[in-house]
Amino acid sequence: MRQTATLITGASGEMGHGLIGRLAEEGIEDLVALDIRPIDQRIGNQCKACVNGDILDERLLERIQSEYEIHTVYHLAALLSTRAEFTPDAAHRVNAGGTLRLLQMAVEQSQWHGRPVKFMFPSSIAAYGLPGREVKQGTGRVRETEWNFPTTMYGCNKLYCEHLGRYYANHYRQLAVDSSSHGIDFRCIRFPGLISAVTLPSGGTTDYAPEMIHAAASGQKYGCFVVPDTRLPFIVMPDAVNALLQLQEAPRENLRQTEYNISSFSMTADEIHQRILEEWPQAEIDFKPDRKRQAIVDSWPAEVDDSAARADWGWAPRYDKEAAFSQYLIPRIKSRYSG
Ligand code: AKB
Repeated sequence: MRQTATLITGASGEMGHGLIGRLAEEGIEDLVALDIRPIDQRIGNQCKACVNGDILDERLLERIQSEYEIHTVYHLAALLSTRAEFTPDAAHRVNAGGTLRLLQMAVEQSQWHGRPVKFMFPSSIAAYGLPGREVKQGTGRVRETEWNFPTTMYGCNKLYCEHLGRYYANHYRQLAVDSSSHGIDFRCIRFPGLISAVTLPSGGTTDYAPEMIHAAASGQKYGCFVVPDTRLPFIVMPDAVNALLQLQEAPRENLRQTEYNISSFSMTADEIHQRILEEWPQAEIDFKPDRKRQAIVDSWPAEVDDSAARADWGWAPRYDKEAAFSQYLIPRIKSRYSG
């Protein structure tokens, strides 16, 4: 018989680290971690199995399919927004093709064990595309259904995969005689910029915020690639992980939509810089805007409306702007760089 499993793709990434640690703390013992990069031992020790390989590798997926009975998938693997602009075709293959393949695998799994597979998908504020800085500054909190015109390959991939997930959950094989013999329970969060005290992101466009903080704490100079008054919504990693778990556990009947904004706090690059200086007055940060990356950030909303998540599954961040810095980022980052 196959062993039961909770599959986590992109396990070596930022969110993978945070999520696996938390799931292990919660006593989930059937974690199977998958990543194209080597999976570090600390993560590996918390999992039942680690699989090193590509989500586009058919044989690898077939092996996973044959060895495990999967009930939940956290599909975190993706090429982030800046990296995806350098290799848009590869990004499309991984971000869109990889997600399609995992949805197909989840359908097949559910046909075998007869229960819906929960498919947890992190989308992003990159799914939005405002026409530029002026409109962004004049637009309030953006709802899920507004401004869905992404300008990056990554954003297009995320928005499309949200639609694919909704299709597989609600309409897959809708013309078949028995169209109910599968089941995907697709649940998706549009994350704002993530900031972790433990890991640094790579290849994203919201990266200036975590990079600025980690550079200050480790005594390195940093040139921020956006102008000081650039505002984005952010969330710290423990809240991001909580959100995924909370949505995963929410009763199906309470969920009125498949994709949800969540929000925690919104800050300009300069506000982040000033907060850093309170803690590390010697920090050497200056602003060296990159016109093209700035345009990407200017297409993302300054704030999002997360009222649906609050109403449907009780979303509420634990860390507001003050707590994010004083209770999480500063103490954890200081201890990280103190040794
Ligand atoms: C990125 O910058 O690409 C990501 C995102 C907005 O999802 N942090």
